[in-house]
This record gives sequence, structure tokens and C-alpha cells, in this order.
Amino acid sequence: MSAKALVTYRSAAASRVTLLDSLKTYPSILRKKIKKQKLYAGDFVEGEIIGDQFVIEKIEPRKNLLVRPPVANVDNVLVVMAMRSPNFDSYLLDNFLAVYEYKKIEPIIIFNKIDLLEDKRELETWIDLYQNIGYEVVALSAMQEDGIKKIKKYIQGDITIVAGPSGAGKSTLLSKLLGIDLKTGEVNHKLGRGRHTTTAVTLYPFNHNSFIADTPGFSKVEATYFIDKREVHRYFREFLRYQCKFPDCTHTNEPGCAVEEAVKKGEISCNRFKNYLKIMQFFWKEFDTICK
Ligand SMILES: Nc1nc2c(ncn2[C@@H]2O[C@H](COP(=O)(O)OP(=O)(O)OP(=O)(O)O)[C@@H](O)[C@H]2O)c(=O)[nH]1
Ligand SMILES: [Zn+2]
Repeated sequence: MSAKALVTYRSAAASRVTLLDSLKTYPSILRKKIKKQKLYAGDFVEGEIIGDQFVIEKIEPRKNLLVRPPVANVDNVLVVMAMRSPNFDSYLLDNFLAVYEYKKIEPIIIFNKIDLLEDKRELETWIDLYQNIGYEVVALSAMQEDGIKKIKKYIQGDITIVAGPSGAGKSTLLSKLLGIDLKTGEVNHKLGRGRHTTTAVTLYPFNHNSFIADTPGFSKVEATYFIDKREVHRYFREFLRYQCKFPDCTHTNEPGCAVEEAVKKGEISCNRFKNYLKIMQFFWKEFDTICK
């Protein structure tokens, strides 16, 4: 009898699938006629249980495929940013957001380590900014339970990865989400750093039919490494609300630029626009007069 499953473990040599109805897990192999096809964690497959193995007969088309970590069909990324230790860096966050928008993966912003803040006003400003743009934002301390429930609700039924700078608290958050003790600082990517080790990815199930990868994504990204410079403007969500004179306007001093107008009116955040211009390596001479 044919069954549907999700690939929840993948290394160079082996794979495992989890059945979507019963959540039972089996070691898996590819049927001979599709042996040449690539298989990734996150692949939805069809196949048959033969003995104690799942024989994959068909790999469903992927909606996306990440290289780091190698996971297919990713719905969400938890972009974990510490407020302190290391200090919050909005330029880094805006690069992350642009890259995942480009990859069509929904970013959820996690402001972590809020227990280290004496004054919460700065945090509130950042929360407002990113919520107004249209992102889900959760501010928490990954050492505590508060906020974890909210994250679980957002990623219910989805495939999710975590990303963020080194030391931001990705492993701590993962352990809390999964309720297991992945030792802090020892998540997969660290184990995988040895010379002769290969990287394996596990998707851990939690709640019902929600899966999260144990291997973190990028700790640092440059938007222009992935995205053509002239296209970056498409991945700053709030810019899409405005129509410039030229449909391919890059908002770098073109005539009739509605985005620059919106910055002048205070509708677009100066900080976001500053980060955008930095990505574009563009100096806008009016910036300092408009954004004080
Ligand atoms: N005060 C405080 N410390 C935290 C919090 N979350 C994590 N930490 C600490 O921050 C340090 C880094 O946390 P990790 O979870 O290892 O961070 P990571 O993002 O996985 O780091 P890398 O493995 O380097 O990528 C650890 O010492 C954690 O105990 C938090 O909410 N508050
Ligand atoms: Zn424009």
C-alpha cells in the first residue's frame, strides 16, 4: 500500500522518513528506477513499507530548496537576533530578511535575550518598526518559557529552520521549542565542523505535523551575495506599497521616486532605508537632512 511521508533525516549515506498520518519513522531507500535523483530532508515522498524499510517511489516537486542547511520545502525561518551580547544589529537583520524574502521563506523575527535589557524602550521601537512592515515579531528570553508558545503557534504544521548570528541563542531556542536538551553550543553545525565529518540534517517533529531542523542556517548574510543589486528593492516589503514613476525604480535618486517621498514623510523608517542604501552602496545626499 502506498503511503505519504516526509524525509526527516538525511546524511550522505542514509535517510529516514516520517509517515504523515501516524508519525512513525522508518529508514528509507530510493527505489532503483529513481536512484539517481537527489533526496533532501524536507522532501515529501510517496512509497511503500517493505519489511522494516520505506521504499521511496516518488519525490514530490519542491517549493524551495535551501543550501544551508540543505532542507527542502521550508515554510518559515526564525531569525534569532540577540538584543545584547552580541548587540542587536539592524543591518544584519535587514540582510537576513531580504534574503529569505527572496527565497520565499516567511521570516519570523525573534528578539532574544531581553532579560539583559535594563531599558525596554529601544526594544519597543524595533518591535513597532518590524510589526508595521508586516512581520511577526516575538521578543523573549530563550532561557524562559514565555514567548515559546507564541512561536509554536506561528509555525504550526510547517517546516521551519532557525538562523541568526553566532551567540544569538539559536541552540537555546531550539532546545526550548523541542523540549529536549540539545546542548547549547553543540548543535549539529558545530559537530559538523570537523574535517572528515559530513553534515546530516534532522527535522524534529513537534506539536502535530510541525518540523524544525536541528541545523541552523546562515549566521551572516549579504543580500547582494544572493540577489542582483537592481532587484534588492523587491525584498524590502514596505517598499512594495509605493508606486514610483518607473516600475523598476531602485529608489536611488531616480525621478518620481515614491519610496524616497515616503521616507521624507516618515512613512518608511529612516533606519530601514539607511540599511537599504548601504546594501546598494549608494550615497543619498539628502539623507542626513531628512533623517536626523
Ligand atoms: N541572558 C541570556 N542568555 C542567553 C539567552 N539565550 C541564550 N543565551 C546564552 O547565550 C549563549 C549563546 O547561546 P546559543 O544558544 O549557544 O547561541 P547560538 O545562536 O546557537 O550560537 P552559535 O552556536 O555560536 O551559532 C549561551 O551562553 C546561552 O546560554 C537569553 O535569552 N538570555
Ligand atoms: Zn523609487
